[in-house]
Amino acid sequence: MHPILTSFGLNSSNHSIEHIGTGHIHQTFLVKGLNSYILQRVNKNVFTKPEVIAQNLRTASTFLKANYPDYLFLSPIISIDEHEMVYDNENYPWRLFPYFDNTTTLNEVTSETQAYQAAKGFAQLTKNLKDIDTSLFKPTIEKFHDLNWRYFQFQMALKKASSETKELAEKTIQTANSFAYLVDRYNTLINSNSLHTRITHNDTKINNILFSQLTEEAFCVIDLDTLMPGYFIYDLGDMVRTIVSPVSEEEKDLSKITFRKSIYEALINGYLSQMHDILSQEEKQAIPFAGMMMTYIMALRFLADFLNGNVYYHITYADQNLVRAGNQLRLLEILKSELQIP
Ligand code: GN1
Ligand code: MG
Repeated sequence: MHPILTSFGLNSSNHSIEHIGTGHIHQTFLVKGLNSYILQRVNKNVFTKPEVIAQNLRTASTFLKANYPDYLFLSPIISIDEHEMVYDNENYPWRLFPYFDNTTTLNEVTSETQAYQAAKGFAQLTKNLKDIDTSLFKPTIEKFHDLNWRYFQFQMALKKASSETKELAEKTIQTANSFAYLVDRYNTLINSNSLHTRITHNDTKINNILFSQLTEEAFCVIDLDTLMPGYFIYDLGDMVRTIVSPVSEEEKDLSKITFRKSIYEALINGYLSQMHDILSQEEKQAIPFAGMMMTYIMALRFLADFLNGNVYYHITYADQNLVRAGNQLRLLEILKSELQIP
């Protein structure tokens, strides 16, 4: 790690390095010193074209600086030889971000204020980018939130999995299949062309926003690797998925998963505080579908990864991806009974 710090002009003997974060993809470290930083090793198996991330962020940052100079958009720190990323001996890209004092991330939401502020924060990003030319952005992961594609990948994983693995997951597979009608709903919605292509964050789970500890407001959005063209339901849906329940996707005790109506309403209000005048009438009608769609996609992705032998998400115990899939399907059942989808 030390040569990496040197590439960014930091002296490693003046800093301590500590592994932090709950992300499932990258390795994240806090570099502590007189000034502190966040250092991240990018997962090159997931992001096979890290240069595309850097290019998208440059495009967004240039636009935002010109049009919203006061908006805090988290760009990586440039290395001594003027790159956003520095490659190590094994060809892993590393990048450095500023660390902000008096800010924090949350894994679970405990108040309406937090739900409102988080949704407002994520919505503000899409709002500020509403006039940018979306064709300037490239997907950093193809078909990332395409429910058809994720369902297909789940089917492929089922085909390849051993009967032993499938037996372990039998009930979860059954429940996942019982929600396949959501794929048809998704296709109908997308084919109706009623959703506009916007620049979306695409990873709006609650721990991807920094909160100010002083004001309780959102400070800035983080984890911008999937900033790319998408539909608003992807962002709003992932917020519903990670905010309405008092427990996270890691919770094993499914009885703790509930739908907190006032929290749901606060999050929708927070999102609409920015996007009300931007979303079309037809888009607004898709709001109740957003949470179900994104919860289903994550159930399928976790379950497929379990069936594939846990090759994508970082796990700390053997059936963690199966537990996550079961958790998401329970949430989906609850959302189904709480949200009237058109
Ligand atoms: C991953 O990087 P992280 O942990 O914030 C994943 C998201 C999932 C999320 C589920 C690139 O996000 O799509 O919603 O896990 N990111 C990627 O916790 O696959
Ligand atoms: Mg991420």
